[in-house]
Amino acid sequence: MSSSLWFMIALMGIATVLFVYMGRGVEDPRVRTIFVATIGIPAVSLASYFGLASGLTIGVVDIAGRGEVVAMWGRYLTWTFSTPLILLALGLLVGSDRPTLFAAIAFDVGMCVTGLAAALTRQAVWMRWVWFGISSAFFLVVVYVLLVEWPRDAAVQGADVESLFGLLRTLTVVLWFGYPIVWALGTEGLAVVGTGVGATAITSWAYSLLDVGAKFVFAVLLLRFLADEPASVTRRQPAGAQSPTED
Ligand code: RET
Repeated sequence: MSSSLWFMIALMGIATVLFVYMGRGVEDPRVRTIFVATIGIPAVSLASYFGLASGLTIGVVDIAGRGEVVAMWGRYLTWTFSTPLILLALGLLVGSDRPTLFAAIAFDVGMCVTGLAAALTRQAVWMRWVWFGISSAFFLVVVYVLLVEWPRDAAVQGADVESLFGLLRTLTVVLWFGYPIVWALGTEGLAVVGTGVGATAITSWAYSLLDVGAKFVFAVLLLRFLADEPASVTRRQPAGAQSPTED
């Protein structure tokens, strides 16, 4: 289990330094904002993984009718900070209006906090699943914005932005669905691989691998595109100040 944590600490540390380096000459305010948001993703993740590796944000939850399960609750806590940054970067890229961006981020935070509640509930197994359902409902709103709202905004931007967004959207939606699946099948849910040390390690590695794609690959793709400050992004108004039909 701890190898999956130290691996991620190293990767996220390297990513943070790399992304700062990639953004060193960027001047356009919108591109800079997206850079700052995206640099925050591995930076938060680094802190998250250190919280787990140091034992601070891991605990044993004694669930009634089920027994003791290791809960890496620090993950859910820190997703509250890292996932809004992912959505902020995507929203700024497509020139989202403010209400939609706010909705995506607010419901995303709701998803993470209720996911944390699912992980920490010990009264009854079914109550954990109720939290899981509530969190999933929040999640579906985020998915709706990603699949329906933002593609419309992306379609009125340059062809380069549209195709990059298409790639990032698919990556994000596919990988983000992996998280509830790992929760449902892993040690905290149905425990299909059991609840012992080995099962905890498998669950932890599964989350870590999803994180590599959802954060590291995502950020590299986005920042590689933005480092050249493409005109399709820089000539736009700040988010919210523009209607999708202008441009
Ligand atoms: C939980 C369990 C409850 C139901 C749902 C979940 C969704 C989690 C997601 C997490 C995404 C995390 C990312 C982290 C990167 O920093 C909380 C597992 C729907 C979608 C992308």
